[in-house]
Amino acid sequence: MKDFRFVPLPFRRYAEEDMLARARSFYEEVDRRRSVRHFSAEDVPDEVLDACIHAAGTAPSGAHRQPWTFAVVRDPDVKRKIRIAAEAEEKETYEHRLTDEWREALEPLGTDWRKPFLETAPALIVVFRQTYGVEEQRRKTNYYTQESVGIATGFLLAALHHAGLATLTHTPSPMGFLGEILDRPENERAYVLIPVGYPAEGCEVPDLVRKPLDEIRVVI
Ligand code: IYR
Repeated sequence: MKDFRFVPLPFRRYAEEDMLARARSFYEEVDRRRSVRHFSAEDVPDEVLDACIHAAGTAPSGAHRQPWTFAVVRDPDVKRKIRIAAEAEEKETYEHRLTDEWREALEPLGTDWRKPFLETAPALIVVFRQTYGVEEQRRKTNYYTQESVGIATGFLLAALHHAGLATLTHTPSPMGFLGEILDRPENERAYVLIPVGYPAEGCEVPDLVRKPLDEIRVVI
């Protein structure tokens, strides 16, 4: 394994007041992000999705293996296939696999097995986790893939929101059908499915309250 070449870090240092302003303005921006379940069919520019995926790919990863693939689905026939397969799994989940406690936890959100947004949203981004890498036809171990892909997905959601698009973090379960429909290689496992677009006219979201800082932070 070859060593990386080390180069000077292009770090930007800000004055404290600027740091605080930047930190607060970032908070205000991400605090406006909401999961959307009702999408307009209006198209979104490919270049914007590409730039956001580019940003997601800057996430840190175990041993810099970058163990992710972002599949952008635009084709209505493929979206339809995904909807049919997801709804079949979700129907089974909602009707038989969820525990009573879980069903109760979802009730306030009003979700059910029907997933029309999988066809309505103009784009679906399916994030795949590479359980191992393949280099020169040899299997290469990846490290901390769950953490790495989770962080990259967070970057992606933030980038799409920042660009002015709405998303849903959708986890049909189990997700094996996505690898099959999208013909992904054996080393890739679907991690999350993100419908992307504009909210439907009159879209409503639950009036959630986020935990205040005092409840999520301890100072030791
Ligand atoms: N995956 C299902 C169920 C679901 C589970 C949780 I936890 C949620 O926060 C929301 C939904 C679905 O997408 O409907």
